[in-house]
Amino acid sequence: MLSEVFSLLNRHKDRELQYVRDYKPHRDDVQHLRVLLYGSAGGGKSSFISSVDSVLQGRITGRALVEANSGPCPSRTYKTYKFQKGRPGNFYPFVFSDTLGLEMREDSGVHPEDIILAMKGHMRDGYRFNPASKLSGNSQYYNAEPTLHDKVHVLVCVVPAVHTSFLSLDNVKKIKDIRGMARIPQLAIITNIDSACKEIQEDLKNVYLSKNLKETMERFSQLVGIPMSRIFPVKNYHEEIDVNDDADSLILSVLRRIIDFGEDFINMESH
Ligand SMILES: Nc1nc2c(ncn2[C@@H]2O[C@H](COP(=O)(O)OP(=O)(O)OP(=O)(O)O)[C@@H](O)[C@H]2O)c(=O)[nH]1
Ligand SMILES: [Mg+2]
Repeated sequence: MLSEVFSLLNRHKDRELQYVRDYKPHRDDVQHLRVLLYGSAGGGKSSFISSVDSVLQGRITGRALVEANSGPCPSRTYKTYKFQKGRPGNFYPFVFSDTLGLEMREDSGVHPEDIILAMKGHMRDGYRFNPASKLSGNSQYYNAEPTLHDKVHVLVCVVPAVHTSFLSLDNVKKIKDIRGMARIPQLAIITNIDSACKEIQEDLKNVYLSKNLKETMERFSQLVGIPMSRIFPVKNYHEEIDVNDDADSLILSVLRRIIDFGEDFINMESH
């Protein structure tokens, strides 16, 4: 049954891709959806953005988000990424904002309030995260009057499968605090499913058959309160030289949900 779902996903990959390519916000006054990624340090946030770019381009683009094979490369500054569509200068109507990871300890990693400030559109690109203090109202990176385009429409929590069993109380609290303050659609991505589950490493198609992964997702869901229907497994492109249908399908299915949630939200809200 689950493998059927996967083959269905694979068969529909082109359709999913077409859906993303055809997507245009219904509202004329909305240029793009803004998606904010936050989550565990080294959890694969930047790799996910890079992977989305690879899927959309149909090749590993090697964007300078993550240094290939150089190990974790923390994202110390707030940065927003656009995705080129066709000719240079043309972009998809969604952007992804990348943040520094949450940390196990209170004194390192991103300040949770910075995620809230970014979500509300107060943070300008280039802001260097400081674990000790949140973005100050006096900073040049503080945007006092965010427009609709600065505000975030979808909040995505990114956690690697291996971390979900070891999420400290501090990290769970940070995620819950952020979730509690967010008034926008939220979903979660579980990355590194290949390193966490042997059967998935052998064949990514086992993703929907793996009891191990299901339990991991359920545990995470219970810990932070994100419903199972909003948690998506992903295998990022991190060392591949070519894209493949199985990894593409997983990335596209979450991308499609992100677009749907964002689109529903902008139509519902009177911004
Ligand atoms: N095996 C595997 N490795 C991954 C996956 N996603 C990311 N990685 C690797 O994990 C490491 C960390 O990934 P990043 O994308 O830099 O993580 P991040 O969440 O941006 O980290 P910070 O910016 O430090 O918070 C990199 O070496 C990636 O190549 C995945 O799905 N599977
Ligand atoms: Mg990063």
